[in-house]
Amino acid sequence: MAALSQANTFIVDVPTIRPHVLAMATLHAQSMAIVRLIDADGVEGIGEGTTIGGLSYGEESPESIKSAIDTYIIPILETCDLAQIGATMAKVARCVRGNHFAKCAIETALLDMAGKRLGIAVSELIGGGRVRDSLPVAWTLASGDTARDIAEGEEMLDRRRHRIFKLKIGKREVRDDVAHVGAICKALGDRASVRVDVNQNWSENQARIGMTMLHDVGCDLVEQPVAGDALGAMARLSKSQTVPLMADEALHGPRSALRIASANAASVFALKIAQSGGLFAAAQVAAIGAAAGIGLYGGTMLEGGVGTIASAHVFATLPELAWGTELFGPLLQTENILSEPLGYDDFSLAVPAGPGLGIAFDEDKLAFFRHDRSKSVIAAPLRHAAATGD
Ligand code: MUC
Ligand code: MG
Repeated sequence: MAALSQANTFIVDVPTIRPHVLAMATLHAQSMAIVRLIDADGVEGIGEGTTIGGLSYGEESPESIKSAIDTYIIPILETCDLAQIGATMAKVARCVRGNHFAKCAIETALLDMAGKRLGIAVSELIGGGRVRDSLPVAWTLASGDTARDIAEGEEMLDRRRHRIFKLKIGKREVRDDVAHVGAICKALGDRASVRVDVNQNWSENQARIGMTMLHDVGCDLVEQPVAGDALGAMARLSKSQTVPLMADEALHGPRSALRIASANAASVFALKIAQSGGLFAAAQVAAIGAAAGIGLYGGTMLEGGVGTIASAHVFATLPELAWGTELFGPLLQTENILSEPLGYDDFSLAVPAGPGLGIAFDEDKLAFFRHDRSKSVIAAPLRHAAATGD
């Protein structure tokens, strides 16, 4: 019996290397809810719950993730054998509806503990185990300025760090956004794959016009052009447009994956562990997608090192990952809060092979960036700028 001995949840704010401009928010820092669980034998498991722009992206915020864990999930864990991850998470699911990001952080920590106890990597505890040791990684060009994005793309190509670029659009007029994408496609040519994410900001009509124009300027993929619950519009666009449509905000775990697949509403799935409700649920989403002939892409919520590596362990178990991943979150932050840098090299991220997640915190950096320390690193106006779009 692995009983819970200690649990600690806190929020860490790390500044971003530049403002990250999305349709619904501009990030100046990333806030990550970190959970640390220790069992009676002293084995620690770590997890992360991270969302984007406070409550502007989805229904959970760093504060709600922490509160759901502290108030509702930890008391359940106190009654469980933490070594039985499936049974523990089933009990959590019976008592807590929704709250996918909070559940994912907990499941990550339980898997980290289990892997450490067994001496194997988390990827070996998912599906049939890992089938790859490294993952292709995209970078998001979202400075808000075309020339700066082109310079950033060129730098990433020169450094052999990324050759897949996602552009965040949906904030400006459709034709202005397409001009921006077209300029970047032209500058990078066939040295890179250029894709866009509209983050639900177009109407169906705008999407019809926008997707046709995007195809013409050389864009390879359009992510969530319309609202995530507009499955009819997604299906009509998928049928009428040549450029593939990727579902992101529409995906909230296996049931939504089945609905999207049944409605032919997307030809690519952005897999996200937190949005799916955990690592096992993300693997189920992938299985539904693969069975339906839908291409798979390893998505991110711009997590830090823990959430990124938890995602990497899941994506490493997928035999088909036609569209690569976008596990670049830690590179968008000014500091890495892990004790060792992650293995970004040759357009890829190495999946750690050590027990559990195979990573550890840099305790000093973690303490420095904690939101509840006496003076926060990110002043409140900047944290809240995300919500006001400033
Ligand atoms: C999203 O909507 O996919 C992924 C990359 C990025 O810049 O934002 C995220 C979220
Ligand atoms: Mg997206």
